[in-house]
Amino acid sequence: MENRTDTIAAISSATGLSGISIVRISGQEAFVVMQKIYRGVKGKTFEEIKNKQLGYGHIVDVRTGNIIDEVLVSKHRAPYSYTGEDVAEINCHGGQVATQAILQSVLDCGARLAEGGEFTKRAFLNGRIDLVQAEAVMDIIDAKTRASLQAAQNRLKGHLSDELKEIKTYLIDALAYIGVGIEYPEYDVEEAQEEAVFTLLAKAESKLRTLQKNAARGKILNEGLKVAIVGKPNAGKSMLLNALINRERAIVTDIAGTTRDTISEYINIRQIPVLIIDTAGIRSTEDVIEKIGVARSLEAIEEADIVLFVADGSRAWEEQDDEICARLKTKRVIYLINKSDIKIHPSVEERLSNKNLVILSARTKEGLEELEEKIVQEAGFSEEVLAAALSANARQEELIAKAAASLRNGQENLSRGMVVDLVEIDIRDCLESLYQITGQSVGEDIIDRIFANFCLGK
Ligand SMILES: Nc1nc2c(ncn2[C@@H]2O[C@H](COP(=O)(O)OP(=O)(O)OP(=O)(O)O)[C@@H](O)[C@H]2O)c(=O)[nH]1
Ligand SMILES: [Mg+2]
Repeated sequence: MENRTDTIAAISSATGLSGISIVRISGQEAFVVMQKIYRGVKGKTFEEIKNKQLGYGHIVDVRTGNIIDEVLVSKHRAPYSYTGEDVAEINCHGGQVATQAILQSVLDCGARLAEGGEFTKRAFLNGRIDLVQAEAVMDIIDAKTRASLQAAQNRLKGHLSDELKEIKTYLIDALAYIGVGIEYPEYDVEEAQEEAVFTLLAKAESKLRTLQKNAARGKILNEGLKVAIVGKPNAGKSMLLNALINRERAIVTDIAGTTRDTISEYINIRQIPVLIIDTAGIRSTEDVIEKIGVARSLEAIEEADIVLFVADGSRAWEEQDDEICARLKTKRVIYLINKSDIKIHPSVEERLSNKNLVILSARTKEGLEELEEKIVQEAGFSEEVLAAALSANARQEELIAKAAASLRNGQENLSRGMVVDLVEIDIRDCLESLYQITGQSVGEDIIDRIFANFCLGK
């Protein structure tokens, strides 16, 4: 791990021209650096600025003594700062030259250039926030819709961490009961003890189950709902993609086999980020490129949360359609009959009438709103669900599922009349997964991987 006592600095604002840029410094020497490069108006030094207050003045180049820019600086004394260390921020004009020159002057005074996410990593390592909250910071920056933002804010406020804490308390209490039995076997506590453990595990399980449901939805808010458009060639898949994203993104022609590769675009449907994936029409083919395209379509089906099966309403139902439908057995599917602006072939309607069906026209956009509504419904989102979504990322969701599996094991072992102290192993496994979520027990490699995804200056 890098030396945590050194002083780090970075440009925290985006690159490019802007009204204002921010250079952030954190660490033991942050104020010493500022003392060297800041010249307040009326001769005020950085030392004289009070905690949590702003100073107005200039930053100078330490090597030449020349003024670089007119600035506002702020001072946040440890431990009540973002990182938990002494933090100073310099607001300068937003040109890249001035900002870079200020950063250089800071580095010349002994600060080190921060790695991506290092400020937030320090906040975590200094115990200001847990890992769930640190990841929420990144999700706020990455939020794709207002609902994603709200869910990430909930996590930053600690809602998910609080829920996890409650579950951990039940588990630790259960371990305590088990401990009594092991340490004092001469007392006849077994029955009451078993019952207490049973009740506590049931409480933890119920909470964890709710969390698991929320986490799945939350992951969608973070990463987007994956919706794959599939069907035989010429059904109008690409035209449907274009209609949904409101842009001529994919090539549309009347030549079967136009789309060769998968094409994906994010759209916002009722505040849910949806990744729409157009795929190559599925058919058996000898064309080398098309073959690869079809293989990718099949992969897209595997990965999709929801599949839109597009039937060509202008033509009779074919064996090909049956073959594609057979591949969708395990998936959540919305069936579409496209080209409703022209006469729909009765065989198609007959084949799909008992399905979860939307009849639409990608050309005129008739039926598109109904489709959007259906996608939101299929994903399990309602206004209430959106408001409550605690959200979780893939890492957290995986650990929640792992914790739930260990807990179910424990419950099963207990109800099978297993020796109660064997259940202890399952409870400890469950706790371990929960500790990994919040970062109480997590390897350095995982921490490094998480923060490596952060942007510079955060
Ligand atoms: N009338 C009508 N024609 C449509 C509609 N949607 C698509 N088409 C036509 O159907 C043909 C095929 O459309 P595409 O969107 O390229 O079909 P695709 O499913 O992407 O085909 P591949 O990429 O070959 O798999 C084009 O000539 C479109 O103009 C529709 O809603 N109504
Ligand atoms: Mg296409």
